[in-house]
Amino acid sequence: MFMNTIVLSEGQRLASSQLPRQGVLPASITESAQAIIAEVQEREDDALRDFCLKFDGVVPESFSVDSDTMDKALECVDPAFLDALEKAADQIRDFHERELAQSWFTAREDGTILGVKVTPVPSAGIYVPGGRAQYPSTVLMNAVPAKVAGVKRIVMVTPPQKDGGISPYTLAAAKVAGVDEIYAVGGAQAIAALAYGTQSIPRVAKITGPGNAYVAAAKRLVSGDAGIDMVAGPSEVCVLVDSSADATVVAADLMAQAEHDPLAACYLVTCDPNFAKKVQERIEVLVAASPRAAITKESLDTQGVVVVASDMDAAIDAVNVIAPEHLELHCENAMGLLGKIENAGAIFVGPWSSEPLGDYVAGPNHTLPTGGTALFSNPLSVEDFVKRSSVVCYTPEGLSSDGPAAQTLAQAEGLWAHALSVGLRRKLIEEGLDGY
Ligand code: HSO
Ligand code: ZN
Repeated sequence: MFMNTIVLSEGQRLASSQLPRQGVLPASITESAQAIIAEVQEREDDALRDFCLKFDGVVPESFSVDSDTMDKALECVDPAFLDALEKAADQIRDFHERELAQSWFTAREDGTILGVKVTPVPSAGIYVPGGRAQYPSTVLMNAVPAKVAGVKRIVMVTPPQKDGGISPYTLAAAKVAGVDEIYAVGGAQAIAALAYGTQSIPRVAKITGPGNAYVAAAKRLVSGDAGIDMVAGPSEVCVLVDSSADATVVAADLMAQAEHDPLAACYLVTCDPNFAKKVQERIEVLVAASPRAAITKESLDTQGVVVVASDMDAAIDAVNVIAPEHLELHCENAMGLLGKIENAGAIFVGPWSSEPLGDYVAGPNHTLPTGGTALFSNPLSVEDFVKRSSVVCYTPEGLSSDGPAAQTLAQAEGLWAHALSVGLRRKLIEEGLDGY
């Protein structure tokens, strides 16, 4: 068992095509998701009940979870869990409050005012997976930024468990994060309900949160009718090491990602092939104690990659080609390398910055670009839950000064009424009728 090795000779660059990236969604999944969405649009709650029975083996008495059930969840979870949740929520809130963009306005000398008005989306729907991935931390990472943005209505959907209910851990996280409505429905059908509404689930403006391939396909399909965040793939970590790195710590960090999912991807980038061997030995020892050994091994076997580079610059170039969701820098003067890192969803600097601290409590969002999309996209943030409107307020002086250029451009584009709209106002001003 171990990761595949790619040795780069001097001057050779890593090619993205050498990596076992998870490709686009299979067409059959998109087709099934499309059929589910169409059914929910047509038969609303009746379709939801049918899909719940088919996929979850249970139909909840009511999709909506009442506030009593939410309050009871707080009583039945371990107080230490609740304390941890509250600490995490406080730190996530603190971090995200710094992201909140303010409306701004600027006045020109002629009195014209230009600016941007920032407004929260009216409602947000958060998808929380069930099954293998039951993460109360994901509830916080989606709901807290929405709350900070000022979203008035925050809705959570999650598949019902065997008894038709929802895990008290998930419910407790929803309560701590300030979720307003909860519905026990999952899968592509839940995304359809959020995007188009049903008798019991009013539609939302924006949908965020991770899910399986059907959920991802459904998010893509409804996008445009509702806003979506990103379509997240399996989790990834890339660990860049130099001779200062500790092989046991690196082994644990790779396993922390591999245990998420057999498709999770772990990359180790080093200039020393012997270090990779040491890490492998440590993993073999550690994995024997892991209750998630099977998933961990399958992930490392099928998706794990060791890149052996000829020098540190080539190693950093390989990291930028991988463009990982999470990057750990186990290097001397790790902070000094930051300027050279161009593509990574989150960067964990130095030996103490364990990636799981970022998953739970550090404060930054753990919803990050995967599959190489860190080349062009961002962590989930407060920005995802607001819209910006440009604001333009001309004075007669401003119109007199900008009008001729606008008219010239309108004429060049052959847009007669555009020129008229500006020209009429200029005439009014010239005739001294500027009060209107
Ligand atoms: N590493 C995952 C997030 C997570 N880990 C949740 C534990 N719980 C994706 O960033
Ligand atoms: Zn994690």
